[in-house]
Amino acid sequence: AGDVPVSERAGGKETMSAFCRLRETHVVVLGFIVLMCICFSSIFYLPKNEETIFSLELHSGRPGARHVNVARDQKALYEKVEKANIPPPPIPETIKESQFADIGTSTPEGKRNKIKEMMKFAWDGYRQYAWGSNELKPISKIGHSASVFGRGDLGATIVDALDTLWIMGLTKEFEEGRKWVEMSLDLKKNARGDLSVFETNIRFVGGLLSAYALTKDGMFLRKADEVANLLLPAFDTATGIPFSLINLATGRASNYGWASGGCSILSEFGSLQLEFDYLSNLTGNPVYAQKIAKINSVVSQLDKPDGLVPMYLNPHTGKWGSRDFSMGAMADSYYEYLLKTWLIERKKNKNYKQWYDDVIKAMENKMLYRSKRDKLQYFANLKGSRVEHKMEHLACFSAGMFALQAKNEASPDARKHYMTLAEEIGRTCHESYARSKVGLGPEAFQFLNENEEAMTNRDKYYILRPEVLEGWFYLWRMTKDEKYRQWAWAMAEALEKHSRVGAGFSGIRDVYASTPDHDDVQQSFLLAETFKYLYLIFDDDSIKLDEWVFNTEAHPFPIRN
Ligand code: DMJ
Repeated sequence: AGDVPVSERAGGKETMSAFCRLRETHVVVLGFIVLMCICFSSIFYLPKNEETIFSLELHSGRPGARHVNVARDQKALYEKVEKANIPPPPIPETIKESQFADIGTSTPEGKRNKIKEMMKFAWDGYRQYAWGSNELKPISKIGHSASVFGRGDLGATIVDALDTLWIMGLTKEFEEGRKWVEMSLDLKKNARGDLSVFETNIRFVGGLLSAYALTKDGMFLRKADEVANLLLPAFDTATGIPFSLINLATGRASNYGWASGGCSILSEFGSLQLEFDYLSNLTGNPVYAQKIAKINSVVSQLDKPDGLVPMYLNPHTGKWGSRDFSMGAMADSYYEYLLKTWLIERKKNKNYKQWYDDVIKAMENKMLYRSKRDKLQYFANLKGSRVEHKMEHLACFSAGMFALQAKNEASPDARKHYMTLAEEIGRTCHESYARSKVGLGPEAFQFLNENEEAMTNRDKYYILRPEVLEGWFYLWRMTKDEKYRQWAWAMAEALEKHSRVGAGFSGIRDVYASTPDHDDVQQSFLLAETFKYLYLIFDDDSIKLDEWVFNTEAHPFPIRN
């Protein structure tokens, strides 16, 4: 057959297929015309109902058109859901907290927002499960009260948290707290059993005065005056040195039996003057300042063994109890208040600075040590002539105190000396955090030859205390050395990872254990102090240290003119 074209090989079939192709084309064209006619005529036949109008609006570009359409869709959706009785899906956590969650934590602003979120979480848990109680048990989700508040529900967390909420701009939460204080804070009516005079002063009087100072809301001042007034019977002793405990219902005051045979305690009767002087100043009622003047006149006339001030004083005889000395528990804020009273009165009362200088110099001579292994400086405790080589978490506040002192010293030598001491103590306290498993430091750590950590079970505890962080906060503000912010942020992360449980934050029984054993207590000072210092270390513009002085519960009072 050779090479024949395909078309010739098809023969008569070709004519037939050309005819079919022509028919197909006609059918397609005809179909298209019919379709066009239907579309065109539909304009005249479809009803001009709501649907058409919405649709026209949506494409017309008129403002609000899309809005209307979305609203209609939602309404229809809700109706469908209602009819089908489908429960709405839970709102995811991230959406509820979206005001904080959308900012990363790489900037100081982001870090502040994260800390604000932590504060809000602690507050929300307390509000939901323990409102009006003193504190929260975040795991059991019930109220809790430390013995220092007696047995009554006094809302300690609310009063302690107020100024932190205000500083962080958590206004809704602040208003909730304010309202509770106005309507329900009534210690005369609600207190039961013995209250600590010191704790009631630093947390309640201090918290209310600070809320007043920040907001100028007279209700807070009235309440502070009311609470302080209830404490006055504790000062009715032969010497004017107040008792530790008071029963507000009966006015009966007493001391702890374990305190060197019923003595008053230095950190307690020595940490009232910031609040009491400020109250007299604001109310014009001299009675509070008079109580402080009496304490000062007694203590200043007493002999100081080696220049040191013992932690126990008998309020009846005016004599020292056992010769125990410390930078930590039962003494700490006595030193702090000498320095801060000098500062809050614009350095006018030189006595306070003199008393402060005398005792600090004596402590540097007798109680300041350097560890053998890592050359860490620390303040040991003295029990009579016995040296106890351990530094308490509480004593770490002194890093901040020395930094504040350094900034306010006139002589360059003193400035340098105390800033170096502040940095050394800040570093020692940081080591106690860095060496733990959870990144939070123990109650106390010992320095015994090669051993540099907490030894006893009691010392391995971390109860959400602020003192180490407080030191870094002052050091950051004075030096602007980034490491202090880094240490503070590591602490925030550790709190988030190991202490955040259930409805709040909990203390940890052993900071060296890999799995934290929680004590189920959210201390009120977490909200008053720890979160406040964490927030403020990332906010240099709030609460400037040449305008404000913090009381020992981190409640700021203005420096007076
Ligand atoms: C706070 O109540 C105060 O800081 C007080 O001066 C010491 N203890 C707690 C926090 O640790």
